Amino acid sequence: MDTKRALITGITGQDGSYLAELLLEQGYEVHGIIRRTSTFNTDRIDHIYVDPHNEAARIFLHYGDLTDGTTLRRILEEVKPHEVYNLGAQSHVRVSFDSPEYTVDSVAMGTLRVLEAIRDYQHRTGIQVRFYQAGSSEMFGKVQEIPQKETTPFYPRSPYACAKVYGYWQTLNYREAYDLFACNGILFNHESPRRGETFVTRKITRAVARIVAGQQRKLYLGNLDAKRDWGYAKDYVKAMWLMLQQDTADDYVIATGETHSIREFLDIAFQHVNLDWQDYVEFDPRYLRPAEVELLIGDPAKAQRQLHWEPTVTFEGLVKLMVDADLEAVGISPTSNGNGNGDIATIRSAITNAFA
Ligand code: NDP
Ligand code: GDR
Repeated sequence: MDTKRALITGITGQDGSYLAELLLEQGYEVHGIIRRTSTFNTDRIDHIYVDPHNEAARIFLHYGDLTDGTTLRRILEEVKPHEVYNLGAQSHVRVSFDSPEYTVDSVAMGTLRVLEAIRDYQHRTGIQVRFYQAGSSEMFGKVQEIPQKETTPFYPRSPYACAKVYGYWQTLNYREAYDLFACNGILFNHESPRRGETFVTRKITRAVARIVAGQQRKLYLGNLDAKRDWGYAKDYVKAMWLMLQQDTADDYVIATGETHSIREFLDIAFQHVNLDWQDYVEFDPRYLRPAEVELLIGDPAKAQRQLHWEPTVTFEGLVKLMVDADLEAVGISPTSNGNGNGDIATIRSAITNAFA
């Protein structure tokens, strides 16, 4: 059989980079869509990139944008993918209140543009293309049911979430109307050392490391009471792939089944370096949202049953691995005293020196 080809929108993002790694490991030829930027933004995939002049290259990048349907069609025709993963998005909920039109264009219309390109390609060539849509727990928004599962009604609370709900229904619609193998993943928050620096988890773990290194004195945050079901991104991209390997297309909640507040995240992150977050965290109303999603907790039973998918990293393990990675990034060995708590004496003296 032909080498399997996958096309990923959003390959430069957190999930795109982990998914590209997974697909390369599985023997796929991987194609990704990147946006032209004045400085390179391919940091997360540089370690797997191989110059296309090299005969061994199995990863290829194409310039395009989810707001540009013509280019999406051209790339699809050129790549002839067996699987398309639509991960590209203006994915920051707070920013979606500032830039609602652009968010909806990239998230909602972007999904429609990809679906339309696939529909025409499949119709013309008779070749089946499997499609994954990056749906989000944000679609559940205001609490209707606990825990949230595939049948829980949506109640989106941001332009981003409204756009994701549109993408969800179009994906389901294309499955029913055009017999497309199209799946919605309804993924709850998932994090990693590659998480964007303005999402709350990475903002915290990066701040912990910078405080320890004497590079930052305070951490400004918004609502500390919100609760999220946080998992590890590497586990979650595996679920995306599994969905497209099933006999029939379906929609799945991917979550850990546990929820924790921002305060609990702060507790573990700061305790990991023997500090008290209350000494460093300040409130800044600019990080509040006009409408907040207070509580998310997912029920992954269907994915466990049908995909045999399980999360492998605990909440505490996730926080610690993110702090450790950020400590390493500022040149501090996280395990230098052998108990995973860092060399506390070094940390303390670094902070004292920095703020003396
Ligand atoms: P990131 O924000 O890390 O990555 C987003 C990706 O989309 C980047 O590659 C970005 O490119 C690209 N992108 C942004 N705008 C456009 C556009 N107009 N055209 C083409 N590409 C664009 O997100 P994650 O990796 O965390 O998330 C992946 C997907 O999953 C997103 O759709 C997100 O909404 C969704 N999701 C994420 C969850 C999470 O907890 N991480 C949970 C549920 C859903 P560039 O690098 O150039 O900015
Ligand atoms: P979220 O993630 O909105 O859940 O969307 P984010 O980390 O931005 O916020 C989580 C919660 O933390 C609160 N919060 C802050 N958030 C940020 N970013 N910055 C702060 O300073 C801060 N202080 C408190 C927020 O109010 C919120 O309650 C993520 C994205 O990846 C989406 O793309 C994805 O769909 C969902 O997860 C599931």
